[in-house]
Amino acid sequence: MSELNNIALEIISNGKGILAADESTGTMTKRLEDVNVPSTPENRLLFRETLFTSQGMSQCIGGVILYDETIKQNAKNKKIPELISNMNSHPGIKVDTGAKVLAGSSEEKITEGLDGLRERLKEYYKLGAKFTKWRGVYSISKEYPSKLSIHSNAHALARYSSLVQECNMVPIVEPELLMDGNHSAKDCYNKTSEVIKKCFDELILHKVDLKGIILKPNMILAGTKSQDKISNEEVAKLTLDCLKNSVPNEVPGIAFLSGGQSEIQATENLNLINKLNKTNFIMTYSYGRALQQSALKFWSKNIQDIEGTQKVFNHRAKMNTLAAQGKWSKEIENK
Ligand code: 5MM
Repeated sequence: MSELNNIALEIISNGKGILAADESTGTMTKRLEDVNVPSTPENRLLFRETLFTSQGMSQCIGGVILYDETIKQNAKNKKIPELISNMNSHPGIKVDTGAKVLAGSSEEKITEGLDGLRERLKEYYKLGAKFTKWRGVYSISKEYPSKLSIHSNAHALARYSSLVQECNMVPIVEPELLMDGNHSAKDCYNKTSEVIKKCFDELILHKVDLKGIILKPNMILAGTKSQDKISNEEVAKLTLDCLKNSVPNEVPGIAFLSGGQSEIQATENLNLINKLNKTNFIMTYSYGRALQQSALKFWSKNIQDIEGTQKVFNHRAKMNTLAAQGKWSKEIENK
């Protein structure tokens, strides 16, 4: 088994999932200001450190995606990557530099960060990173995502993945089709299939070892403004069908993003996906908001209450780890 395949499996096996704590300073500032906490480097670290040293972390989280600021910080006299490794988890790093306006398509985005990437990757590897993340963002409408956006983001994701594997780390490939809009679930299914297939065409062209990646896609959902209301079972069935038909068999696993679903919705949908999963892919979570929301709200009321905050986070992590094994239920959630 290749080293990269091994790392990928360690991150996502046995119900373990990924904590996406890679909010850029701008996004983290928004999250903190929403709960009336000043966004200082110390506060950003304190909240994150509280999660990283929790029981939920060592029992449920196989990997943490960090942001550049955090991977270089220290806590409890340790470098953050060392602290994460000591908690039985793998440190990872977001390496894209954000989605910018795509020239030639004024409303769509292209993710940047390829210039100088090889050198940055070497630095992150030395800091202890075992895996990385790059997110392509696509909106859905009648004309979007355009061929241009599908092609250019797939190309960037493949160049990124190939460089990451060259530097001995596992690339998380994240093509996110946004929930915003009035599109139906069927539209989301069709566009997600097209985007994912194109990503794999490019990954193969760039000679990426598919056994050494993790795919981080959206679930198949109707847009937030759509009249098309579908059941959770339907979400799970469409998501599984879409991935079965667009992801090559070599890929070891799929770790979903939550994309703005509520915490419970994201857990419930993941649970149903695993109950119905007949593929060989591991299906787990790589959640940001859906793992952190309640913990952040609790913490904001008393940022010194580490134990209380960890209790809230532990519960969410445990519920998602049960869902990643198809063992979650409403009764267990509310116990
Ligand atoms: C944690 O948020 C990440 C994005 O941060 P920036 O927008 O500041 O770069 C994001 O990529 C995240 O990893 C995924 O979208 C999953 O997060 P959600 O909240 O959708 O589960």
